[in-house]
Parts: sequence; structure tokens; C-alpha cells
Amino acid sequence: MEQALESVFDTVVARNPGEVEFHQAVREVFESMGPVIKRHPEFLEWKMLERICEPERQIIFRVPWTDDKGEVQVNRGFRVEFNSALGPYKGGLRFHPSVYLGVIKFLGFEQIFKNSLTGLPIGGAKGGSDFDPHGRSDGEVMRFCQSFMTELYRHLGEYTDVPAGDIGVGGREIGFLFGQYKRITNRYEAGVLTGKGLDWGGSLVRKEATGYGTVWFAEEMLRTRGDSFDGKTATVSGSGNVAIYAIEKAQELGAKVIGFSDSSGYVVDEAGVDLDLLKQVKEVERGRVKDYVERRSSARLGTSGNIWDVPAQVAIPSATQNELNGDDAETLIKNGVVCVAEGANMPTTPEGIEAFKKAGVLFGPAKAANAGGVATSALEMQQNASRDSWDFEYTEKRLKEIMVNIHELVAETAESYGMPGDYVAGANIAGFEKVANAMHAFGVV
Ligand code: NDP
Ligand code: 2IT
Repeated sequence: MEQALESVFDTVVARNPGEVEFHQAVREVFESMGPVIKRHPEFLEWKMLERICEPERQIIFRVPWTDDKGEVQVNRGFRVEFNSALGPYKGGLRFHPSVYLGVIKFLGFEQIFKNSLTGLPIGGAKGGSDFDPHGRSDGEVMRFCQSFMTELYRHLGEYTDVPAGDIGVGGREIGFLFGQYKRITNRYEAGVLTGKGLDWGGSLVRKEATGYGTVWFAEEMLRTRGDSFDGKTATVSGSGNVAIYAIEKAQELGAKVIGFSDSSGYVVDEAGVDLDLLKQVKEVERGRVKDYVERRSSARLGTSGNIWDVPAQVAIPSATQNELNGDDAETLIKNGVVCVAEGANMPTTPEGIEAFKKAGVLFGPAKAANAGGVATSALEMQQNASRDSWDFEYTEKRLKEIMVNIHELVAETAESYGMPGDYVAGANIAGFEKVANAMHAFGVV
């Protein structure tokens, strides 16, 4: 890292003690910024990096609720409204026991640049809670969501801050959250949340968007080498919203997906994933990966290591941060991986990224590769603003165009800074420049 950047980075670490994931996300962006401050020294003079690392607003609140036994539970809620230079704060809510301020800040920070890359008018934010939905009844999840929104609603609005889903937050939770917002405010303000149900203001393709978009981004990377998904083997970690629809699109493009996972383990299915069965187990029954294996003779549970031990030509990490480390990357490389696209946010550790880079593996970073989800959220906001709803084909076409454009922007930016093929640098630089220029136009903000 450049000297001038290193000293700003040290200040960020000192000002945000203990937030290791946030430090990691900031470091990665700063490591791409060397050539940018050479070409644009004014960014340093304007203190643009210091400003961009400081959230505009951070809200932390108590979320009390009553479980099915009548016992009072207390969780912590977060919303970090990081940057509104390009539009209203936009980004998901994560409900997972590992959530604390450092996780929400890393996600919110990444979201600024990702949203910038989409070319759509959305700022960056993230929120969530340390609430664990696993094993909770629908009634418990509803009471939790109602309590969460009872505090959060005052900070939201279609022109202010627009949350959506992330880990542990899907259609069910968005329903409870929207219902409570509507009751409290007495406003049918559809554009205040995205990922809504199709009967009440949701957009077709939003559910599929992140997974589909990640695969399209990977397909664009492969195309630069005259290659494609057709006939390739692939593994996808996780088996939630992003993973399921990444598998669906990869299969549609002719790949054989032979592995997936959840926090209880991983599955190898040499015959190729039976997606209807996976959806039944995960979306309908909210089951575990072993429930899939019990009903599928070609599938077995992994017995040692992790999903990255399964040889595949394409790998799509789609579960969580830091789930693919340097050793995992070396294993994938040894087994012939040619392309890695991040469906999850920051799933690859810095050592993993370095290993892929050294080996010449096509590597699509989260900010670019998984931007299709939030981009389709912005399309949902467009439909809500015009009180319209588009059909599947048209919405999917829009999403695909956005992913192709992001790929082109990121590749061209990397090229123009003398780093052809470096999608990490291209995404960080292209995402940053647009936000920094907008902030400068507003004066000292
Ligand atoms: P879901 O809750 O639908 O699924 C998450 C999946 O990842 C589950 O299979 C879960 O397993 C697994 N997982 C989560 N945390 C861990 C962990 N700590 N260790 C091992 N496995 C874990 O979430 P999404 O599919 O929505 O999100 C997945 C990733 O994609 C996240 O990084 C998210 O930030 C990112 N993302 C999501 C977008 C969206 O539109 N939803 C958009 C862009 C990025 P288990 O059920 O056992 O916990
Ligand atoms: O990480 C992400 O981009 C998301 N969880 C989606 C955010 C959104 O507002 O749709």
C-alpha cells in the first residue's frame, strides 16, 4: 500500500478498534487506490478516503421480543447509513448470531462501491441483528421483525433509506417488516423495502437476481478467454437464496453443478444437483443438507475438509465472508479451477485472492459479481415509483444488460490503469471514482 494511504488506513483502524472485517474491506479498497491517487492527487487533498470510511450515520438499538415460551429476549439491531452521494441509502439486513458492528460496517462499506458500479441511483448501507432465525417459529420471527421495525421505521423512507434481504432475511421477513412499517406510518410506501412479495409490490426476478447475476458475470469473464459455462463442472457454497439461483443459472448455461453446502456440512452430487429437491428442502422445509442426501441416491455428505476440496472448474462461493482461504484456493487451483465468482460478500480471504491472481484464475470480486441483487432492487424501486410492474423476460433482460455493463466497466477501468484482467482493482477504482466525484460536487460533506 502507498505511504499516504497507509497512514489514512492506520487512522481508520485506530478509530474503529476490533472491527476486523471492516478493516479487511477497507484495506482491500486502499490497496487498489495507489494508481488512482497518482492520477488524481486531488482525492488526497479533499480527504476523500477519510470521508468515505466514516459512515454518515450509525444507528444501534435494542430489539426486545417475547419467544413462544413467553420468555423475553433481547437482541441488538443495527443500521449503518454509510454513503448517500449517489442516492438513498440502499442495502440489505442480515439476521445472524455473528452480526456485530464490524460485520455491518464491512458490508455497508462494500455496498457503497457495489451500488456505484450498477450505474443506478443508490447509496450504500447495511443493517441487521444478532438474532438467529434458525429453529424459531414463524410467530417468533414475526414478533422479532415487528420489534425491529418499531425502532427502525423512523430512519427509513423511499427517498431516505431502503433496506432489503441478506443472510437470514428473505421474503417472509420482508413481509413482516413491511407490514409493520405500513401499520406504524399509515402509508403504503412500497419503495421503502425491496425483495417484497409479488402480490404486494415486489419485482419479478429479484429473488433470482443475485445468483443469476453472479453467473452472468462469470460467463462474461469466461468469454474474454473464448470460454463459457457449457460443459463445465461447478461447485457453489451455501444453499440459500444466492446459491440456489446461481445453481439454477449455471445449469441453464450448461454447467454440471456437483456440490453445495450449509453451515452443517457439504454435499457432493456427481450426477448434478437436483434443483427441485434442493428448493423443496431449503425453501419449503427450511431443512439441512443431510435432508437432501437422504432423498438422493447419487449424493453423499462430505466427510472431511470442506466444499473447496471437491474438484471443479468453476467455484462460486455464496455463503458468507472469509469462507475460502489461501489453502482452499491452492486446492482449487491444483484441481484445475479456471474461474471464481463471488456470490457472497468478501467470501475469499486476501491470501485466497492473491493465490488466484498468481495462478491466472479469472476472479470476479463480490462488488462486481454479486451486484445483480441490489441492481434488481433498484429496478423494483423504479417499478414502485411508477406504480408499474414489468414481466419476467423484460426484467431479466435489464438485469443481464446491467451485469454485462458492470463487467465492461470493471475490465476497462483495470485496463486503463495498466492492470488488465485485475477485476478487483477495476471494481474498487470504478466504484470509488464515481462516489468521490459526486461527494466533491456537494462540497465538504
Ligand atoms: P441465505 O440466508 O439465504 O443463505 C445463506 C447460506 O449460507 C445458507 O446456506 C447458510 O447456511 C450459509 N451460511 C451463512 N452463514 C454461514 C456461516 N457463518 N458458515 C457457514 N455457512 C453459512 O443468505 P443469502 O443467500 O441471501 O446470502 C449469502 C451471501 O450472499 C451473503 O454473503 C450475502 O451477504 C451475499 N449477498 C446476498 C444478496 C441477496 O440478494 N440476498 C445480494 C448480494 C450478496 P445455514 O443455513 O446453515 O446457516
Ligand atoms: O449484499 C447485497 O448486495 C444485498 N444483500 C442486497 C441489497 C439490496 O438492497 O438488494
